[in-house]
Amino acid sequence: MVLNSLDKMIHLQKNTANIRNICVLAHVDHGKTTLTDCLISSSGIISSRLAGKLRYMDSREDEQIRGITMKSSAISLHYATGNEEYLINLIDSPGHVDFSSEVSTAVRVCDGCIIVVDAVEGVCPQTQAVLRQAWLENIRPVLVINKIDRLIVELKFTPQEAYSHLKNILEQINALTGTLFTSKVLEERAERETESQVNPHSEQGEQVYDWSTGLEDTDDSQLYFSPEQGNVVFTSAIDGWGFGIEHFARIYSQKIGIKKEVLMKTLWGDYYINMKAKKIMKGDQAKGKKPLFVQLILENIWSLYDAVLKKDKDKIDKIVTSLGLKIGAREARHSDPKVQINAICSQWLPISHAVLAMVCQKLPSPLDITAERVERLMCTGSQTFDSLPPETQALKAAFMKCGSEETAPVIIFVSKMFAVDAKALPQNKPSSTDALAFLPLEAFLALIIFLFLADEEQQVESMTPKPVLQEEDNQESFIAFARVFSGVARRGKKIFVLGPKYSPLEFLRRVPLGFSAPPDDLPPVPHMAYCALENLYLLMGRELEYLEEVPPGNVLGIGGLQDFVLKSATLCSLPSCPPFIPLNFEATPIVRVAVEPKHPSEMPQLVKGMKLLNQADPCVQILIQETGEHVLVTAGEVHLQRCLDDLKERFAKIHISVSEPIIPFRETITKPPKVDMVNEEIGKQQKVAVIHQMKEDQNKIPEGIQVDSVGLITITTPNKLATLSVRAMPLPEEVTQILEENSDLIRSMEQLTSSLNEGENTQVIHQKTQEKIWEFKGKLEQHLTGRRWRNIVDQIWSFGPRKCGPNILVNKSEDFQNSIWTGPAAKASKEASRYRDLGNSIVSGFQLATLSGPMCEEPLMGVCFILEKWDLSKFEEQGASDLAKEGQEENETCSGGNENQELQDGCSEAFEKRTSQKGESPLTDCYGPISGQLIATMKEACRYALQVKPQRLMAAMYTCDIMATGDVLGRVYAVLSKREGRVLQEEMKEGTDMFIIKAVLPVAESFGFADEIRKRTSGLASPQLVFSHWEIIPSDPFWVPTTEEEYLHFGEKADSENQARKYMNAVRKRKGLYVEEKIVEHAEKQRTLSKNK
Ligand SMILES: Nc1nc2c(ncn2[C@@H]2O[C@H](COP(=O)(O)OP(=O)(O)OP(=O)(O)O)[C@@H](O)[C@H]2O)c(=O)[nH]1
Ligand SMILES: [Mg+2]
Repeated sequence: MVLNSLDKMIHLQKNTANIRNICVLAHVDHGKTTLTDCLISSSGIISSRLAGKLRYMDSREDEQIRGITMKSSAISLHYATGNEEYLINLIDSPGHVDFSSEVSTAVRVCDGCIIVVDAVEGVCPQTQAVLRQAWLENIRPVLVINKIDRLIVELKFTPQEAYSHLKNILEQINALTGTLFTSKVLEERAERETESQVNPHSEQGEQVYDWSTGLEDTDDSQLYFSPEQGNVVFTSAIDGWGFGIEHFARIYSQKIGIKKEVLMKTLWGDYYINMKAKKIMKGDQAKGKKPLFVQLILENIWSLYDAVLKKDKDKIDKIVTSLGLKIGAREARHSDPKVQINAICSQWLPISHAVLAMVCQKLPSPLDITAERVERLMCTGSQTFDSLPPETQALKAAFMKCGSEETAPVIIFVSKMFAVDAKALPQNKPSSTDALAFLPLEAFLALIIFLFLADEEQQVESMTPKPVLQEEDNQESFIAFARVFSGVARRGKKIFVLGPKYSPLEFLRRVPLGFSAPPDDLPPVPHMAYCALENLYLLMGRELEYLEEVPPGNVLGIGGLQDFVLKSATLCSLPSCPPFIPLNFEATPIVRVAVEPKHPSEMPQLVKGMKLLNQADPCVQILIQETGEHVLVTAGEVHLQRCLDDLKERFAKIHISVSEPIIPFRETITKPPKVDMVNEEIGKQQKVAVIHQMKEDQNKIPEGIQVDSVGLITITTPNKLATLSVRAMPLPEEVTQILEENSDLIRSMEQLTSSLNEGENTQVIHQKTQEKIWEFKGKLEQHLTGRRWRNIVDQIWSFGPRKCGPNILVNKSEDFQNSIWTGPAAKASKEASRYRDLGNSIVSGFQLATLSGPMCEEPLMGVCFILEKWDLSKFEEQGASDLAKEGQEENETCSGGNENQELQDGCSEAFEKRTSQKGESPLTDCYGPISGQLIATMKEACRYALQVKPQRLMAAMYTCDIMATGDVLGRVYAVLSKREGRVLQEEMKEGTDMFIIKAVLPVAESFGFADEIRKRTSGLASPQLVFSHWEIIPSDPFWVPTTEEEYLHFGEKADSENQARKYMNAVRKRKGLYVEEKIVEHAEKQRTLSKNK
């Protein structure tokens, strides 16, 4: 960038009222990057001839090759209109669902957004998703209806048809906005209701619920998109033109002599013009007239396209002269009509002016941030604004003021970290030979240390020293993508880095001096660090520009935070600032693969590379499984591919081998089926005894374990002292869903109970959390009704796996009561305390059992384990006698020792202490400590309890929306059914020959699906896959024919396809578990009957 314009930018950054931070959001391929190109070209950064072809913001090679955006990136543009000059910080985001986390990181730093909609495809699933994200983040949208040229060239609509079509799109998107708005108003109203119920002082008005009242009071006129409000623009980014109706209102008010204000209200809508009377009348349709929008706007554009496409030179010349334009000789002679259209239209209706003028007029500046948004950003979890410390609440004023004075606290939010090649940093740009001279001090020191270490290592193993400088050259540097919300960010300024879990309350607890304590020698506070802002950058798409300071309200890049920030963080000059609420991610990481280096010696590089990848991507997860495998979890196939490419080429720079995708399953149980595999009612047929035997074998339960008719398993610990009776029941589907939805709440409940158990009552339950807990309990009670579930909710002891999963442990034991809602019953008897101490082992056993089920060691889902009985009486007896003996010993050794009583009171703690001291105690026998025995026994009991019930696998399901034309519909269905997909809905898109198909598809069958659909339909249909839910696979993986009919139908070996079994065996094979497979015993010669005759 020319220095001059950098100075200009720095100057513009200071005028907060004229800054617009905006992002471009849309469904995939609706033209965001092309539109951004057009806007950039108006600033002269790229040539207008290249706009739309260069895709400047897609700076990655794979983005250019595949033609889709994968990372959101920012650029600052200068825009002048009239006397005003604006700075527009523009972020282009990806539209593919796999990268929706990049949208979340973009909307957080913006105040407004441009929603782009393809005029042909209309509102698509991702359009809905991004609109919702904008709403959740409280940022204001404007609408761009793009690709209008397709209506002319491809669909060959008449202007009138195009108008109806556009009206339709606008209605659809406004209907969506309406739903979002209504639900928000209702939510707020419900909140107010509960508040007034909780607070008895507030007025007690109407008792009758009238849900509509809130809606009537609220003004929603600003909310909707409508051309007359000036928040809709019609464009063709590829042809470089666009207009809002204001442009034409201005022109026609001069031409026809009707006031501009009148035209603004009537250019869009059912109005027509009576040219003779120069009057605008209502009701075009009734009178068979053309609406103004068609007559005065669309027809002109249509006739221009018509002239150019038909190469009618005279007509073109006429139009050009009547518009007063000047077309270059080169363009005028060009044989490609697109070039001519672009040359004419980009002068006549310049797209950048239409869009940027709308952005500056209709979208808010950083100064207009609303109190509602500030409060929302400041309140994490179930906190309310009022519950924050007063110093924290005081920061709200700083947010609202967005001031740059010295006293203003500096508040910055980092929404993601992105990697750039260290060479690309402005300070490293000068010639690479003397790169050392330009390295920042830290990097220089790091290099020296590196040289030193490398030297040592070389002595040990390497004969061929690698060129160290090259290694350093290739280093990735992380830049934080951030926004200043208050104060001036200065290079070198020291600042607190607050992690997402930081709490100002916790700070106050640990630091006696409070928020006024000197920052340099603070005691360690969790999730907080103190560091300097090393480097500040202006983000210019592919380039970065060095800055000394950044005033409030701007988007910026910050270097040198990689050791302090993993993915996102809040930076503040005061420790009283709370961390911002976490970003709201729409995509669930579901696709996982195991990766390993091709050469085992390169493992350290892989580990390092994966760490870097984790930091550079907001959504990826990396884990090391129990098996030692390094696993990468991504949002979808395209995301996976990008992560692998990044790992190979940027972060690890080694060859890696990648496993087949690891497909997650869940295990569950169901009610016994009523019909068999040939749809005959079970019980009516004769069983085939021999085959039946096989089924029995499957469920064989070892001796010593009792099973009763309802599947109650009674099992004793190896030392025969404790007995457990456990039963498993399938949970109703709705309950599983409620558990899944409330996993965060369950986790916080768990934390509360454990802190209560530990006796430190530090966490105060906030009223709102308490309300949520009761609401959650109420919902469970509502769905767990009937005799079988009586009182179950009150007796819930734990959730699993990991204490927050979708399975329940219920405690029906009478000796010991403990429930998640109230904590352990306060029975102070000796037995009760013993039960309580050992209770943790039972819960641990349950956690282990739910973490990996018996079918293929996958987690369980939707199972309720009921601990019917828990008998410790034998153990009691033995324990008591041993204890008495020990007590005596102790009394003898310690002169004048205490009474036995005391020992017995704190019995278990004393036991444990002695265990560690002497290595033997009544709790330990030749089978190991009793707690361990209980864990193992409980786990076994749960597993057997499952195995006596009909077990099923659950598959992860995607929903997919496919848009396809009528002629390829059949092929889409064929691919779907081949991959076990199920069509839920098929709809025709109004006014087009497009069909929208909504289907569900197992994740297991989804690999290569998008490609296959694209190939089979010659690229006409492209599906979007989003994880939706878990679904039970109806077939029984252990099924073998048991009735005569089944035997006849499937044959003795029943070796035809059993999908569930196939999945189960594949998982077992991958995990190295025993797989029972049928081997061909007697291969029969196959003959064709007709030939044989
Ligand atoms: N006919 C027509 N094609 C357009 C227009 N704008 C963009 N396109 C084409 O649409 C395709 C997608 O454009 P992009 O700008 O890459 O779309 P995007 O929204 O950035 O896509 P993602 O970033 O992958 O979500 C490209 O082939 C463009 O040439 C337009 O106004 N008219
Ligand atoms: Mg793009």
